[in-house]
Amino acid sequence: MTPANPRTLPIIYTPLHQPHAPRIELSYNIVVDHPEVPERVEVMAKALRQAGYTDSFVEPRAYPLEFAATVHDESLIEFLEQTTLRLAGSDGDSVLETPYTISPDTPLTANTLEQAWLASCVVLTGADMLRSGVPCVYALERPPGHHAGRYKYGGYCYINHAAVAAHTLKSQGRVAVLDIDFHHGNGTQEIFYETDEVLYVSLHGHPAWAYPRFSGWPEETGAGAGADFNLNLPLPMFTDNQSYLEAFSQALGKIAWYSPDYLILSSGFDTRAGDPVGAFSLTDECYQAIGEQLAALAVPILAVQEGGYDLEGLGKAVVALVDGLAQS
Ligand code: OKP
Ligand code: ZN
Repeated sequence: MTPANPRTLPIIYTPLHQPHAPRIELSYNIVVDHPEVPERVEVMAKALRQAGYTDSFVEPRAYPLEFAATVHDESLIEFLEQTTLRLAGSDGDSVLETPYTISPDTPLTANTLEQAWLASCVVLTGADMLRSGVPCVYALERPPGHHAGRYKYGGYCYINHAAVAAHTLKSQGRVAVLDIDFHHGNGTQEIFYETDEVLYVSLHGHPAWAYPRFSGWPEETGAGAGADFNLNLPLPMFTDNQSYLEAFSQALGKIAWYSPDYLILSSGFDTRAGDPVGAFSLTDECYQAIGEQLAALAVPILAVQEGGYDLEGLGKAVVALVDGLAQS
């Protein structure tokens, strides 16, 4: 299916993400193959081209790493700089357990910071396009970002791209972040917890059983000036399209109440049935419906790739979501 006007939905992409190739993680203290692989973005890019979006692909621009300090503490950035520098002489050595990580699943190697920042540049390019009047942009990057907080990285994330973009957009208007990745975006929530300039809304596996476990409860509604500007909608295991879309309409209600000038969608496909990391049962029709309902809001949308690990399903899921977003 070819979209009516592919140029109205640019897809920001670079093949240069591929050197970021974590090999292993610790899952419950067991060494396992790392699921956050380069093929993830490659299969999504291929599926989008095959679906008719070839002319939509746009290369990212470069932005200074200093922008990361708008949402991350200097101590975290300095740690990432020092550690990757220290590994520069080594032959692909990686470090999993450090005092700055929330979980031992996010390897650091010599090129990690550079690679994570490249993903931020993909997202910031999208933010600039939104500012210049493009109604909807898809930032197709990796590694993901939503678990990276002000002081700590982890959950396959090093720099919180959605948060960096939200920070740049909030000087121009009200920003809502809607997080539909299977996991709660603890980093994004933490960064904007005490401000009303960014609304954070998330649907995710309940923290009683789902990663990251320490955040994502419905009682977390924001604090100080940010009180009531954070909404968590935790959902049960095996949530299907119908229950998901019911919760999704609650999320849309909160966003309508906030009436944002910009919407950042933290987009994850680990909610899809069969995903090896998530535990919901969504199908591709659900992603199309999500895309259509978001397009109908008539708010400029910056979609930011977060998770999704089933290499067989990712292509179909992203095409369904983008087809939905492109409709309006
Ligand atoms: C990243 B994103 C349990 C395994 C840890 C981490 C999952 C990170 C998901 N010890 N798994 O939100 O898709
Ligand atoms: Zn996830």
